[in-house]
Amino acid sequence: MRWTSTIVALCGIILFRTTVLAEGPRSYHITMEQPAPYYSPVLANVPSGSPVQWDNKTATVHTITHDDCLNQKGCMFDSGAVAPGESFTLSHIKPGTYPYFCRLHPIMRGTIIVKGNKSELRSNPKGSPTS
Ligand SMILES: [Cu+2]
Repeated sequence: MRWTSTIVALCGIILFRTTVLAEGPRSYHITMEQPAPYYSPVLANVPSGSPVQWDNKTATVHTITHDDCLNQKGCMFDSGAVAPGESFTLSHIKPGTYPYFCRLHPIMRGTIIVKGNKSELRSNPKGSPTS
């Protein structure tokens, strides 16, 4: 009886550790899906250091284009055409607020907010004071 519960507990720990460690910095996923507003979530709070991945689950081509690409003031990202079933990943984004849209369907709009605090990335229960 004891052995069974020990083995179950060990398997749980191993599964948890491999899942966490294998992923590296976790990607933050945003999906493009019908119906509007197309980008889901529309407002995404991304932890610093996390890559952001947009998954196109619609039947049409879309882009993920930073607003500032229009005024040539500092275009931070422009995916180009992202075909149905494909993804676009953005890594190493500086902390800040980035509104974006789809060049093909300007009604599609979204915003990512990248937090500046790196410690938010780690789930570290040891860090909380206990004494
Ligand atoms: Cu579009």
